[in-house]
Amino acid sequence: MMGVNDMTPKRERKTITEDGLLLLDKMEKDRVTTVWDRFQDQLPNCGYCEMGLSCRNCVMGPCRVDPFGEGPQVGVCGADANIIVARNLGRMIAAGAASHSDHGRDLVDVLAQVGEGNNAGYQIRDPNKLKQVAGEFGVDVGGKDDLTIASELAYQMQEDYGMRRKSLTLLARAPEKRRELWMSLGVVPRGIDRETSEMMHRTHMGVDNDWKSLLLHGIRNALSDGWGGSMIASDVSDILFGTPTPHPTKVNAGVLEEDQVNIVVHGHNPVVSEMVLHACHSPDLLARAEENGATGINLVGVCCTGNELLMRHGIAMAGNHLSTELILATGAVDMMIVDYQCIMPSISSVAACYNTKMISTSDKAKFPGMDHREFHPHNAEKMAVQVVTEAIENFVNRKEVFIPTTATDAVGGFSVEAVLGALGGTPEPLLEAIKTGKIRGAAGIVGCNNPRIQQDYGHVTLTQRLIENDILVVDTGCVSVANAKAGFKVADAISFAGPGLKEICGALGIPPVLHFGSCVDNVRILVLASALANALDVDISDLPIAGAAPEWYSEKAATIGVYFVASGVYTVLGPMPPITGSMDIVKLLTEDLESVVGATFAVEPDPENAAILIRKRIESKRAALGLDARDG
Ligand code: BF8
Ligand code: SF4
Repeated sequence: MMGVNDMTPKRERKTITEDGLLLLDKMEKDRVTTVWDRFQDQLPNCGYCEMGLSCRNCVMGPCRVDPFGEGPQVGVCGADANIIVARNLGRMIAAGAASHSDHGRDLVDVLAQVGEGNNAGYQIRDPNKLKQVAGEFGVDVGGKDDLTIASELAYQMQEDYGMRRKSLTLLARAPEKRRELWMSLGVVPRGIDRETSEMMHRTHMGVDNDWKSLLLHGIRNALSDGWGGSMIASDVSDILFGTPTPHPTKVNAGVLEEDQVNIVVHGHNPVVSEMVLHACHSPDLLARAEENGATGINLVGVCCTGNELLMRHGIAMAGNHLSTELILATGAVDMMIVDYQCIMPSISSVAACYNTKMISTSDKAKFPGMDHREFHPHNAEKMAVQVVTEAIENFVNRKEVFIPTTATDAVGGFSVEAVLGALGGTPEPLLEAIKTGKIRGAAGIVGCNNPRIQQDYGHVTLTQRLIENDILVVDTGCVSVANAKAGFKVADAISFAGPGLKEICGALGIPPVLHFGSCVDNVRILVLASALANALDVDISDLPIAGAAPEWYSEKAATIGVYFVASGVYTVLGPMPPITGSMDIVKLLTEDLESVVGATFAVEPDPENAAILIRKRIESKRAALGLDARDG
């Protein structure tokens, strides 16, 4: 099958991107290894681990269960395949939820400090959103100034992280039918940290040994992220840095500038990257850059912290997850500044070959081979000036520069508020287009790159097939960069769309593929889906919508998938999660969940087939709503 890695690391099988192929050639010439080389070195993968059948939760083990029925069928403690697979999946969900939600916690900390007047360069950029969210958290906003509201809101959000609530505040955004369903299943998340902590407890030896009970808690844990930690992260980012509006931008390695100081931000939390952006605009630093022979300072992003800057300021994106090593081979990156998540530790040794200075910034994410400049809310402004100065000083060490392509145009910044704004303040025009069948439905395509799949092939192929069949695509994370590189995010991209979608997007002046932001911004999809469901007085699971993660790799993506499905969104995964050691669990996740939460997972590595699955699903939901349905 084209696009899915057949374990032969041929150049063309690694990536569909032109910049990527040219930079791979350069790295091969320079004898610098990449993620694809290391992937190859790991083959064949351990079959027990791939199937989720190995357990190292205690030191009576490690244990494994033989999938062929010949060797042991239980671990030393007696745990069978179902228990071991469910525990491993549970811990994967917990890790993903912890990552997003801890990122959210860092933003709440900044909000609290701004509220206390220790703003150190941060401020409330969207006071309307501050008041709206504060109202949702029960803060009385009447007659109070923004800082007082910020302080009280931060306190209420901290309560959501803890153990005093019976249910998370922002669940109220979900349709009533969905909330009732969660209540009846006993999966209403209480505290954000509580559910993750409880998952670690349940999966300790000798605690929860009923695989269905473990997986139900997996749902509750994932919901604590989607309707809790990630939703808070996204909302507080809007409050502190502004709610996104459409901005033109550019993508691929061609966004690097030969004659400017190039700084790349990598990671997830805008708390660091926003301050770096601010420093890059400093007249003193620009003058310093000129003294060093540069014509300016060019800040660009990769991964989700880049997406955060793109959404709010139109900052260009040099690439997505599998581009993070490649772009260093341009020799044009004077500094890469990282915070946390999805930063391969290999990156420092690649950087060392190309004179890129690497800076880590978080007390919780240190890397060998990087200089550590710790950012905290009170020193972030100063620290940003310091690291940008160091980048400028490194410009004189440039050697050979190879910028392989020219950048592609794109538009980003579609918050729910921006989408509703484009529609005239109400979801009605979108619903009308869905009812008339001009738009068949919508799909959220999310997640990563993974060397198991040719970089961007899954995303771009699936997106192309959906938009040409009049399905509106919204995307986040590394997908959004893939689709931008493919040219799907300019108004002219309606030429790739089917006639109905082309007509509607053309009239609104928007692309057929909308950049919804970073991975925590997947919650924007939940909020938009809830608005559509509420307008039709149905549940999310009744809508003609679907989700997909064609190239996912991370624990965070697994958690996102679970909260999508638990919220009623049918979701197609590319790579298979490590669950095939239990056919009971495979059946539950891919079939039986339909009657429990009104949606399931499907696993389909070939995006051509994934598109067919999604079209069939959307058409069947249309039929159930009494709308016209096509053959899928
Ligand atoms: O949070 S999409 S590779 S960068 S995990 Fe990571 Fe995956 Fe990219 Fe953003 Ni999300
Ligand atoms: Fe083995 Fe059970 Fe310990 Fe896991 S928890 S390592 S299956 S004894």
